[in-house]
Amino acid sequence: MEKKKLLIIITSMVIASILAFSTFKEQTNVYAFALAEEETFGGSNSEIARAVAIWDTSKVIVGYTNSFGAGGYDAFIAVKNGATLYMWTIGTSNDDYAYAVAVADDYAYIVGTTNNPNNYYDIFIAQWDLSTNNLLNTKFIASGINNPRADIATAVATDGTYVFVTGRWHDDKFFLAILDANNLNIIDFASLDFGPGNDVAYAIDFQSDSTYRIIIAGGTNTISFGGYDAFITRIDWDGVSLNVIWSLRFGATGNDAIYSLKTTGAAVVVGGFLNNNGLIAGFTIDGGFVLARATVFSNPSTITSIAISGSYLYAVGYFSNPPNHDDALILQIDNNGALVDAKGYGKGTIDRAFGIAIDGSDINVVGGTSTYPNNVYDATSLFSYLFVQWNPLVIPPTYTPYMRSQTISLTIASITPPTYSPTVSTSPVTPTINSPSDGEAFYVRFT
Ligand SMILES: [Ca+2]
Ligand SMILES: [Ca+2]
Ligand SMILES: [Ca+2]
Ligand SMILES: [Ca+2]
Repeated sequence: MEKKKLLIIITSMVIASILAFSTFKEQTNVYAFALAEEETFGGSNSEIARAVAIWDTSKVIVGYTNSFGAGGYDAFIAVKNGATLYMWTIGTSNDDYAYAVAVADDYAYIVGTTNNPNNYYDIFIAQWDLSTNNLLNTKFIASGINNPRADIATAVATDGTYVFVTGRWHDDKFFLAILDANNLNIIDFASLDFGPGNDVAYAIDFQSDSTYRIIIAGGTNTISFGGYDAFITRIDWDGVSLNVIWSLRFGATGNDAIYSLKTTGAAVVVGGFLNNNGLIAGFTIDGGFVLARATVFSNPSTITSIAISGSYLYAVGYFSNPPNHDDALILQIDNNGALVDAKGYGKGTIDRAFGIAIDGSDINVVGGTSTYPNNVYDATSLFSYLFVQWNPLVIPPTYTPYMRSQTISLTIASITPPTYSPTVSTSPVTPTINSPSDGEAFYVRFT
C-alpha cells in the first residue's frame, strides 16, 4: 500500500511539473523555438502527412496520396534524412490510408485503413524495412460489417517485440490488436465496447516490465455529458490474458475526444479536443486525474499529436484562423508549466498539423497544406492557455463549462477476427518538392 501511495505521489509530481501545476516557481528554461526547415511534397492530386517517427537520424513520415500508387488513394511512407527525401506508396487498387507509424529497430509499423469493395473499410497494418526499403508484411483485418469506415486502425505503438494497434471496430466499437513484431501474426485481438453508442479509439501507448500496461483513449457517445465524451482506459496484459484495470470518460456539453497520448514515468499525458478547444490533460497510470488545460482561441482549436522530450511537452494541432481557414499550431510547455512558445503555421487555405516527433533539438512536425512557403508566426497572443475545471474543483475557476467525469464499464472480448490478403503493391515515387498542387504533405522542423 505504501509503495502504491508513493508511486501515485511521484506520478503526480511528474505530471504536475510537465503540465504547469507549480505556478509558484519562476520560469527558468525559456527558449522560444524557431523555424529551421520547411518542405512540402506530393503530386498533382491531394496528399496529407498524418504521422512522423524517428529512425536513427531520419524522420519517417506516413500519410496518404491520391497522385501516385496502385489506384485511388495509397498510403505512403517518406524517409527524410537531411535534405534528402525518399517516398514510396503502399496500397491496393482501392483507397488506402495510413494514419499512424511506430518505429523499432529497423522497422516501421504503419497502420490505417483500406477500402474493401465487399466490406467497405478494413484495418490495414504494414511492416516496412527501413534498412532495405521493402514492404515485409501486411495484415488486413475485417469485422465484416458493411458500414462506411467500419474498421480503421488509428494508432500504433511498439517495443520491437510486440505491436499494439487500436482504432475503430465493427462501426460502433474499438479494438486492441497485439501482433508479433517479427511477422505481424495476431497474438491477441480484443473487441472493446462501452455499449450501444459509437466508441472510437484514436490513441495508444504502453509501459512494461513483467506486465504491459496499455493505455487506449478516444471518444464515445454511448453515455456522455453531451455529444461525444473523451475516454481513457487501461488494459493490462501479462502475455496471456487482457484485464481492464480502469476506464474513465470525461467531457463538457459539446464534443470531446482524445487524439494522442504518451506515457512517461508512471504518468499519462493526453491531447485532444474539449468543448471546441484544444485539450492537454494529465492522469496517473492508476487513473487519477491530475489536471487539464485548454487552448482557448476565439474560434475552435484542437490538439492532434503530443510528444514529450526531457522536461518539455510539445503539442501540435490546428485552429480556425479566419479568413485564412485553419492554421497549424505548435506548442511548447516547459517543466515549470509555463507556455514557452506557440507558433502558427499556414496561409490562406487549410493548414493542419497531425504529427510531431522530437529528435534531439529537432521538433519535427507534419501535416497538410496547399501553400509554400507558409507564414510562421507567434501565436501566443491569439489564445489563453486556461486551467480546466474538473469535479471536484481543485483550483479557482477560470474556464467554463466545467468538465465532468465518471467511470465507464468496458466490455472486452478476445476473438479471432477475419483476415484476408488483397494484392498490395509498393513503388518508389518522386514527389514534387515545395510546389504544392491540390493539397500537399508538409514537413517543418523547428529548433
Ligand atoms: Ca498534391
Ligand atoms: Ca490504393
Ligand atoms: Ca459501442
Ligand atoms: Ca490557413
